Amino acid sequence: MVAPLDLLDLDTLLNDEERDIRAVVRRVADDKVRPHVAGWYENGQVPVRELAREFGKLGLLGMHLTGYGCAGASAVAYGVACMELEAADSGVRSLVSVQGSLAMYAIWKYGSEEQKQRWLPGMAAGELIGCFGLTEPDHGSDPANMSTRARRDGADWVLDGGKMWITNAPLADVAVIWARGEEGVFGFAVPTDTPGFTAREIKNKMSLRASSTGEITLDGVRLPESARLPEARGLKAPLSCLTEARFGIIWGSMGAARDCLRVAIDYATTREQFGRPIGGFQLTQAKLADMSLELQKGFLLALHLGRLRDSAGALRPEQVSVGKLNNVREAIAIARTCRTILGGNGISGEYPVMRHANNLESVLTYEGTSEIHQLIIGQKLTGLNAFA
Ligand code: TGC
Ligand code: FAD
Repeated sequence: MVAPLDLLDLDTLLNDEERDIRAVVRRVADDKVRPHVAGWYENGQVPVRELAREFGKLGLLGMHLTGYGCAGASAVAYGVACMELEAADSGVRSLVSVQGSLAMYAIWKYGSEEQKQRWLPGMAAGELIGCFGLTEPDHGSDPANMSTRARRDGADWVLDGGKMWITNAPLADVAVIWARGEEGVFGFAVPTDTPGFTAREIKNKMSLRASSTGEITLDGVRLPESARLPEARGLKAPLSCLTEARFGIIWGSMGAARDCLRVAIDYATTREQFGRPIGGFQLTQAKLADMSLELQKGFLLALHLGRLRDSAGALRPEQVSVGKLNNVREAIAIARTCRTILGGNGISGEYPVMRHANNLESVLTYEGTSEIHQLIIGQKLTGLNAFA
């Protein structure tokens, strides 16, 4: 957290290494992202490769993975990094999540040694960009019903279908693609220059504009067996990757919320109406106080899950759902309330608040919508499966 937002001295719960990592990531976000991000957002363009190389130099890509040029950091250190990146912009955190927690994690966890050697060091360095294709135009919350097909043709595999809303797809070097074969769901590390693979940029986004999002078409994409992720069998494999990325969002969303509250406090103490600072009005103070409670509770939740993961080695999916549901829901509520405190200026790109609020609309939907996380938690509480 950042004084004066850290009323509970939550900073003391981080160790020196975690604070050092936070300082480094905050510096790169301040130097390389904040001065430019409003322009990227306005133009709907972001220098993904340049940023990836910067983040690669700092070991932020696949940061919590081991070997193959990855930093092997703790879950909490990774979370703290996500928080600082998303305090700058959710799209920038998304770049790091998709690269490290989705594309790299899938190859690291389910890939062959040859696939790991081929892709991971370059991806960790930010020289190669990865994307993760699970969602389809007609199957988002329900990937089990995916239409993309993987069929055997002699020794090869042939992929046909399409993926929608895929972060970094338009510029990726490798796409992790999930497809249904006769024996269930398979994963493939697809070089994006394979004939039949195309990705087009999705335009007119009103959210996450400082992020590249694409639609992938797979038209008879012929791959050798060596492109299949040999250890990935069934839907469990891609869903386990989501657990990784959702963890980063639990932290990241609190970064976006923190940035909004920082700006709102600053604005409330300097903007005067009726002859005094608007922060002196009781209604404004009530808003600020309530937001600060949610921010601190959200940080504690993220930290608890991070410590649990570092000690137990893994989190159960429903534990991650508790964090994603709560922290993103509270972050978007904070962003919207901060927007009201800034009045008309709240809708201006001169301030980051509306950008964060708009970004959080995507964050609320991707990596499992709020409703999906409610149902995952509901199933654990009742033993009744709403999806079946
Ligand atoms: P279900 O029968 O519940 O599960 C199938 C198998 O998978 C296991 N499992 C998980 N394992 C690890 N982590 C998880 N989170 C898991 N969830 C389920 C489960 O135990 C089972 O294993 P087994 O051994 O019995 O086979 O599957 P279902 O078809 O009923 O679906 C359940 C549901 C709805 C929760 C799941 O489909 C879901 O999570 N849907 C939401 C889809 C989603 O979140 N898509 C995200 C796409 S990626 C993205 O958005 C990137 S955004 C960019 C960024 O991250 O920045
Ligand atoms: P739908 O599944 O059609 O849901 C529509 C509405 O119906 C939601 O409110 C949902 O909660 C509700 N709903 C659905 N089922 C139920 C139910 N059983 N009970 C109650 N309500 C239900 N995907 C990837 O694979 N890779 C990526 O890199 C990626 N990046 C993304 C980047 C952005 C900017 C965005 C916006 C999305 C991205 N996604 C990505 C896709 C994202 O994961 C999906 O949008 C998300 O999973 C929801 O799917 P959907 O959009 O098809 O909505």
